[in-house]
Amino acid sequence: MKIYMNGKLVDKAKAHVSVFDHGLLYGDGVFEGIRAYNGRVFMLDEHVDRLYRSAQAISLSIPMTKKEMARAVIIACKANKVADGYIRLVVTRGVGTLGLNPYTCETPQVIIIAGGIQLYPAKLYETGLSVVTVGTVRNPTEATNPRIKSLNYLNNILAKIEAINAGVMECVMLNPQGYVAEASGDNIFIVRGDTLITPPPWCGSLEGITRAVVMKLAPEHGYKVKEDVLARYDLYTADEMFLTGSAAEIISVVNMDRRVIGSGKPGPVTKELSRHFRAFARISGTPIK
Ligand code: PXG
Repeated sequence: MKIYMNGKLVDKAKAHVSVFDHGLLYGDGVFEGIRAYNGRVFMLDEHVDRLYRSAQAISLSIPMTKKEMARAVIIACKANKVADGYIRLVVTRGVGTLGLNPYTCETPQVIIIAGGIQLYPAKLYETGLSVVTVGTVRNPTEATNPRIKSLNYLNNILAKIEAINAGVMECVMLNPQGYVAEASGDNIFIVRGDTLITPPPWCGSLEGITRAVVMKLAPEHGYKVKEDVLARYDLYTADEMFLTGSAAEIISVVNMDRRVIGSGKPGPVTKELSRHFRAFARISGTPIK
């Protein structure tokens, strides 16, 4: 396996970062998780745009253009013969002193890992997922805004620990006002009649790229889409509920806080949208060749 590091392809065994990198010392950096389907990188420009927005928000200047970054992703995929897989794009603050000050850091490290992905078991897409609400509140937007996809994922990891300790694989995180924010690594949608509803990013979520694709595809197939503030009440009483993310794609939620959601099985709207999503993902990305 070859890792792209700062313009070079290096062997996996030699792909190292310094113990003085602020990405390690403070979680100071940004990242993206991108999928490749059928020899194409899915939503590449959208992921690169979001990476640069995250970097801008933390005052990190990435030492290459967006175009060069997109090309580097393709180079990393080619070098590893990735056709269907997962790409982790990481930009760390770089090597600095042992103080917080990011301006002591020399050069951001640009790392691209193109490889395989750990997916949810296929069976879960047929049976649906169970989730619980966790006590770990999503970071307030005035603190570390969840729209920044930063290397500091402890808020999400604390939530994930609670979910796993409760015997489920994902969770619902609320914002400090008690409204639905997102899952630990996915966005949340509900279906009510012919309408999809998802919380606006200001409620405390990442602007998910899978979420954006669902919001684009749904109206093309006769569904209405709106962003609205959601309480747990809305999830408990939804016809259907599903999560979206680059790793999960679209996955049905059939049980939340030990209450059955909808019919208790993946619903027709979720299933239909999953089909459209998979068809779109196969044909729409940036070709790797
Ligand atoms: N919220 C959070 C907090 C995320 O980390 C999403 C929503 C969904 O965004 P996208 O753009 O992917 O639709 C994410 C993304 C993994 C993994 O390995 C997690 C994500 C993406 C890729 C892989 O768990 N989360």
